[in-house]
Amino acid sequence: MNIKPLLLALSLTILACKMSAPPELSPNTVVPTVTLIEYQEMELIGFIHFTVNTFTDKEWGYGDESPEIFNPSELDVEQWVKTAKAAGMKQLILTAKHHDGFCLWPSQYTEHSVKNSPYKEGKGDVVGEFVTACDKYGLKAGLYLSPWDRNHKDYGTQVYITYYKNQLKELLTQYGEINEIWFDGANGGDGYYGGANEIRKIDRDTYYGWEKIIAFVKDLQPQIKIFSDAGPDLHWIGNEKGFAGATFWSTINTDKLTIGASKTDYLNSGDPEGTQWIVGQCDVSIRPGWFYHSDQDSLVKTPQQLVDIYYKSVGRNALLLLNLPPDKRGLIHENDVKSLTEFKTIIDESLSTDLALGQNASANNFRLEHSKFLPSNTLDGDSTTYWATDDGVFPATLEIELKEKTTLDRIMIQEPIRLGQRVSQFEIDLMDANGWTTVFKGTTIGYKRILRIPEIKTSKVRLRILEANNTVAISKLGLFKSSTQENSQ
Ligand code: FUL
Repeated sequence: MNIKPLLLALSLTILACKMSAPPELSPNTVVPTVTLIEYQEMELIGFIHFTVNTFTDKEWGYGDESPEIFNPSELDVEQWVKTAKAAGMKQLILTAKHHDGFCLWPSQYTEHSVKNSPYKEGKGDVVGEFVTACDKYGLKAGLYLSPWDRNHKDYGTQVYITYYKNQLKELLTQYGEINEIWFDGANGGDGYYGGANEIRKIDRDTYYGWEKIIAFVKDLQPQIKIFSDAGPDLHWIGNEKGFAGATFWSTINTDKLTIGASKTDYLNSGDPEGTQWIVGQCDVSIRPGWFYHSDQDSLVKTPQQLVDIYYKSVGRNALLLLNLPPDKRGLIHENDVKSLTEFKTIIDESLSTDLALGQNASANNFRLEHSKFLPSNTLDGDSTTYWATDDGVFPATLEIELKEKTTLDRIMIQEPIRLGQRVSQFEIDLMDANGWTTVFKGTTIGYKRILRIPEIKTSKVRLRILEANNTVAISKLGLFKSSTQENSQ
């Protein structure tokens, strides 16, 4: 029998199988929505803390401040937005109302607002100007509306909850699309409370009726992302230093969280068993305080400190929310602008040139030996393509071979998070004169992990994934040489 035609048919079938679309890698049970992926991709966003505190030199206003003191001499919201944009920020969040209860917009429900201030003779609306400026320069706008209100006479009763919802309605219906609303966890204590000057305690679990407030907000703006200690879309990282845990899962279990009373270490690490995908957000101020104080002009974080924070937030699978508090003029101070500008230059110098792009990648296994899952997908600069192994392959090893010996000290790894977060243990080896040397042992990767390793000249880098909760999939492995400015003082 002539088996040649049979063999030919068989080879053609194998080839056809390899060419045709393979079954998609099954996603994990918990995956982010497209909206949350887009949110995570912003990476760097900014905070603007500005209110009566800017003029009283306080961090927490008591609530008895006269609106008369809100009198910025050169308020320029476009300066805030342009400064943020130049630094690479994709969104700004403004304190529409802080704990003192003073409103930066002319709310119809209170006299404690800009409408009774000298600013534009009471005709100003800082929230409106802010949102317009964000739109003009292509930044998303977010608003902070403090649940705790030390001015309001009814704080602590249901009358105040109605007031709070009325204010949410004003903010979410009068200014177009708001990308994020920020619910702070500080709640209840002493305050002015319409002249009562007393301590008011609330039950953090029940007082606000968060479930209803969240539904109310989503009803007004379905695309909005809600931040709080407990999500539902974005959660606090558990400290105000801007650091996510070195192990950080985007999954978490909200049953274990209460706004204003969550365990900070749980927020800082996330939960591999978590039942919801909630993006981690690392908030920190460029100065010691959240509000501007002239005696902190010399205490602005250095570009190097900001870079360190960036590696511990964006580089650990979270977002960095950096606060830039305007001064009494209503401008972000020159010292803050200078530090921020240098920070941006350093980050660009360190992370813009990916030395691995287009180099050679190989792996101990790639799924179905199909081109959709090729190791080289990690080096193509396209975040939608990825390398994946067959099920159950551990360790999964990806090796990058550079055409020539190259000096590097930063490694960027990304998982295609639309399929979920998977990796829980990995190591990095570099080839030196003695063979492979392990230079980093890590746990989670997620959307983005950036590793700082001692500088080395090498032509081979290896990622070994030892443990994951599902089949391994990696969308990027980048190699960089950091700016010499990262460590200069
Ligand atoms: C905290 C507040 O008490 C601070 O004043 C600041 O707004 C910070 C971002 O959140 O809980």
